[in-house]
Amino acid sequence: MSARPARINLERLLSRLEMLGEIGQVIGPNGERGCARLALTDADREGRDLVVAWMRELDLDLHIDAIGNVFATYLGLEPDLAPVMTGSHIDTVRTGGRFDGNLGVLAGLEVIHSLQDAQIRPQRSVTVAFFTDEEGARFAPDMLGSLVYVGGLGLEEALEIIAADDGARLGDELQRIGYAGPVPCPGVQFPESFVELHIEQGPILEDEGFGIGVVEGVQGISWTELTISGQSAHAGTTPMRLRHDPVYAAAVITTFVRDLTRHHGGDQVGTVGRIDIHPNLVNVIGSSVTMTVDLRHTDERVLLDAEQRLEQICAEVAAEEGVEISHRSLARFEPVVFDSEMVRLVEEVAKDLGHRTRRMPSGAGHDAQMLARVCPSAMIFVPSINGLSHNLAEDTHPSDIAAGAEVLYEVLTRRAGTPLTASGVPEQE
Ligand code: HGY
Ligand code: MN
Ligand code: MN
Repeated sequence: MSARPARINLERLLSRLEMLGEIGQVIGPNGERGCARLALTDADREGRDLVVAWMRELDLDLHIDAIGNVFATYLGLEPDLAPVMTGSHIDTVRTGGRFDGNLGVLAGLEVIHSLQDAQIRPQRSVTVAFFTDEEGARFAPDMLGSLVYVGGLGLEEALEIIAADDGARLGDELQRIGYAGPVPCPGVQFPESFVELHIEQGPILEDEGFGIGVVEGVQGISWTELTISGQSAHAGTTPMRLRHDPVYAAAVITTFVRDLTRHHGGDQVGTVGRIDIHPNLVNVIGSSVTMTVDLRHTDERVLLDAEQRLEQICAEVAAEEGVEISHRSLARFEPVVFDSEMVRLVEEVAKDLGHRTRRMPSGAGHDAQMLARVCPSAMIFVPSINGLSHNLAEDTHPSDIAAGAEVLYEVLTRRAGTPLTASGVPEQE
């Protein structure tokens, strides 16, 4: 099948992306327009309110669960059947972009809006969802809302999570922004299948000239918070032999993380994203450091080896410098492989629509990896300009947004059963 007439309204989708992107907008030094809508902040609430208003305008069947996940359903001809679901997240990191997560949610809404415009009602219902705190940047772990939804983390345990930077309690923030929903977790019916449209957030599709990424799975993720306790002392009077400097230990560990990626090579990535020094003063040897180490790999055995090597270097530098190092796991997810049938469907649809496709793993975590625990799931990637994400300059060409949304439309409607027009006859090709 060659490229067929557009099903979705691209202008409408782009305009919603713009409007949502203006909430929590951050303008960069070179005029980049990014977003700061950390989970459960006022900006997140504003973004949620806007998307929920759009869902209500389409008269969708709305459910909000106890962890704040929002599900909006366009009822099919057979509403008792499990729905086909799409969605993503609308929380962002502090230096986020306008597309990470937002594209998947608003493209899903656009698919439903286009079905309504064409008076097409598929057999199965179609649900678009956004999940709470996918980023995990304020409340770890990441993909928190979808993890609770599928039963991978207890609701009560999740509500007690404390934010690293401001000490807020997750449950209090959820109440404060008015999104502690009435539906228990687990509670909302699991879907028949799930497909998520997302920007790649890396350079591969753009570098290699592919329009659609057919995502086969998600690499393993290991987040560890290290607290290094040393001895505060005078920077000028304390001989080096008497120091117990946690900042030195943090520097050794940070360098080790980079060396580890060289040692493992291939898919191994390692990041020290946060280093908080106390008291963080020019003439004071630090008393403590709290830092995070993010390790990821597509192979669980290699990720386990990386974690063991991290533990080892911590023990060595603690002994050498006379500091204490405590470990706290913030997130740990094994690699996920998506359902081969769903992956094949994404690939077939994208090719049918005339796109060059590339199968690939996801370097980033996504809600789809949690939905994969309860139903056949897959993802559609579109290129990120300069491979940038978690950066105010995050951007994707409108033509790629259109391509991704059209593939999403086709995958959802094929999975939801023969789309019928209002008069009940199969939609014309
Ligand atoms: O960290 C991640 O991979 C995702 O952005 N939460
Ligand atoms: Mn994302
Ligand atoms: Mn992200």
